[in-house]
Amino acid sequence: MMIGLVGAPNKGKSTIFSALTMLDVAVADYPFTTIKPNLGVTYATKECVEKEFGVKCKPRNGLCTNGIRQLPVNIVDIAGLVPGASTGKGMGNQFLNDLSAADVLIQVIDASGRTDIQGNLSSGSDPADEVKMLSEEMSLWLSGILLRHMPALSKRKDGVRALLGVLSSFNTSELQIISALKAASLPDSSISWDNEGTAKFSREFLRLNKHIIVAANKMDVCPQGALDAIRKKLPGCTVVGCSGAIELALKKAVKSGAISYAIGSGELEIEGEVSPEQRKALDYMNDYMKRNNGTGIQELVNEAVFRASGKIVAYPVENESKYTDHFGNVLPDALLLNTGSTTMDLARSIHTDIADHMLYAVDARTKGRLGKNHVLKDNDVVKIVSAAR
Ligand SMILES: Nc1nc2c(ncn2[C@@H]2O[C@H](COP(=O)(O)OP(=O)(O)O)[C@@H](O)[C@H]2O)c(=O)[nH]1
Ligand SMILES: [Mg+2]
Repeated sequence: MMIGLVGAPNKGKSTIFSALTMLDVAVADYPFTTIKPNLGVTYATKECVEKEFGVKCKPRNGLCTNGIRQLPVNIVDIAGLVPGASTGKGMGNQFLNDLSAADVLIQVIDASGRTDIQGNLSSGSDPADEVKMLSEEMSLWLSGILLRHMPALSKRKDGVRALLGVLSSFNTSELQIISALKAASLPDSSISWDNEGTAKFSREFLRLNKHIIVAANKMDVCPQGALDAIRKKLPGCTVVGCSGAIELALKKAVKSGAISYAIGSGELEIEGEVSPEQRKALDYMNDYMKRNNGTGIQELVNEAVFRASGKIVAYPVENESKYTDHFGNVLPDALLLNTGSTTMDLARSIHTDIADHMLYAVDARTKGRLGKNHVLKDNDVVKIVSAAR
């Protein structure tokens, strides 16, 4: 899955991106790094099942520290959101390409109001306007795509299928398209919409397809009550207060060996030699985290993955009694799957061969047999039995 960091310039996207993708010294054998300048890998965190099973896991990707498992997710820093982006202003096409590749968006806003909607320094700008701007630009962009296809779409009798074709890059489904049509009070047989109908569909479709978590960033320089005020103006939005700057400073301090700071823990411990100035800065950051329950940055990722995208975790194993793979690694993989995924979907995410020759699955908890269409629950530990060699 791909998380997209989006927002107007100077809101803190690149700062958050760096903090989330920085090489963690303890993570040696996984590219916890930037792949392309704006594309990298970060981790969602979740309690591991190792404790319940009374074992110690050995993850192939990421770590499991104090029973908290790290699950790799792709992340892209999407630059170029400005008013008019949908018509190609700013970064134009790159912006739109990155946007369609993202399964879920984290919109970074400047909660302090010290930068305006264009990203220029200002005072007292309303950060809630940035959220409205993004949804407007996205609707305009999608409306533009649909209107260009309208002559062809209006000739088709199978409206939903036709839309599915046009919207293929959105990783959508007939069910989702039908829900959007319903919400926009549009018929699902023939598609022949005017500008208003197209705009309505676009808004409803994006509401279902591109979930947005709002990162109210720069909380470290916000006046009291700023977060509550933003939340009040954005009913129905998930707004997480955060400080990318503090998270990045902490990750750098970890890298230099000055502190230990477990991912998302909200607590740091001074380990190395630090100067009096460094100690002062670290004390400040520690105090900030105590007051705010951490920096909010890990929470953003977890909200995007588990809440907005509704992912569940499944642990495939080869030995359902020891919970190991072929090499004896305990609970080697923890995979993120969509809610409603079946044992067959799990098999497919391991290997197409394994899926093609799948016979059945075994639940490691009950040792009971599961069919190919059995719907998985969160934290299921499953052996896939396949005739594939
Ligand atoms: N005080 C404060 N400044 C921040 C924070 N995050 C980013 N900044 C600053 O905001 C400016 C823009 O940050 P940048 O990450 O380049 O923003 P982008 O244009 O959205 O990618 C830089 O000067 C950052 O140091 C934060 O959490 N708190
Ligand atoms: Mg940037």
